[in-house]
Amino acid sequence: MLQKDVKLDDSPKQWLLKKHIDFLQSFGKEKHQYESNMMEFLRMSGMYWGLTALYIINDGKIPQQEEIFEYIKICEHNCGGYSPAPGHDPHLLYTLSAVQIACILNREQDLPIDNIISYVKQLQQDDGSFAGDKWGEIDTRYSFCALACLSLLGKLNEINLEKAVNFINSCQNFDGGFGSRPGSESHGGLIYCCVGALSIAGRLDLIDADTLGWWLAERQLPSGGLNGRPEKLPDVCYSWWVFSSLNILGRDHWIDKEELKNFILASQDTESGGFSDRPGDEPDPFHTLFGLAALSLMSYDKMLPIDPTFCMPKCVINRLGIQPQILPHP
Ligand code: GRG
Repeated sequence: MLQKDVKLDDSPKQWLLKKHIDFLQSFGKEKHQYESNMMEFLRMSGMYWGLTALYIINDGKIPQQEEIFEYIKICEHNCGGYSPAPGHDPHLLYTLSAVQIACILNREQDLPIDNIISYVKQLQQDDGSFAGDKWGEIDTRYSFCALACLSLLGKLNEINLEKAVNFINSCQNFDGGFGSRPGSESHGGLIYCCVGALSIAGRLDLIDADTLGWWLAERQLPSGGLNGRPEKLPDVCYSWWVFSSLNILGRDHWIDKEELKNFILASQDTESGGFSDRPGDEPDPFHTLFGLAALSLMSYDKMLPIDPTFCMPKCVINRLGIQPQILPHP
């Protein structure tokens, strides 16, 4: 089978902690104004990526917390959903990001919780799936967003969880993986969403962990990087989607972690800090979070531990008293 990959040079890969802190703190400020404006349509998620990344490498220290919380408030809609920026439509993706940010800031009690619950609830369909917003697109990403959002607010019992689980189960393929809808191709990102949602629901028993673990482990390429499906290039973000899924399934020892670390470190931007999708490309907050989160899951340096299901600092998930299901090593 054709295998695409990148070639890493042999130089030792330095850990650029200070530069990553600078990169994350400066994003959204003048230096990155152009990129920040271009990202307006997903700014709420951008804030979650930056905040989580900074938290785990900066010992939980987050500047401008009040300003961040104020931003969430101006993106709130009467229906209970959140938009990525003022003037945009609300969507489940940004509603989860807003809830995640509030939890990280220890401000979830200041959210209109009942409104958020009713927004999430009315997006559940008869077959248990979730639409992303009022326009009705169905995708397993939205099942994850709904379950994660309610679980963070301690309100998982507000939806029909059994139907939600059955829908996710119906998206499982013969290769053990999951796609966006029943019959859709298995994909690393959607596997994370389905494994994560079942971990939240405590229903990992529905997964054939050996078959899926094997498919996920096969995503590692000779460069050490992971791709999201066969015949695709490696991308730092799959270091999270694929590796965290392996971790939840208790199969993270099925890939070579040293090689994966090496690939992630090779994707650092040595001038500005931050991580790109693969060595030599432009860094951005999305790849920076998922590169750092994977390093944290491999206990790299002195980073704070991350939760593999929620992609949030473990101490925040512990404070909320949530215990997502994780399988032991076989
Ligand atoms: C709270 C961490 C967190 C997530 C929220 C939205 C969501 C839940 C998860 C997204 C999972 C996903 C679908 C990730 C994939 C992102 C990506 C790089 C897609 C690119 O797709 P293709 O087909 O890429 O362009 P490939 O790599 O297959 O060429």
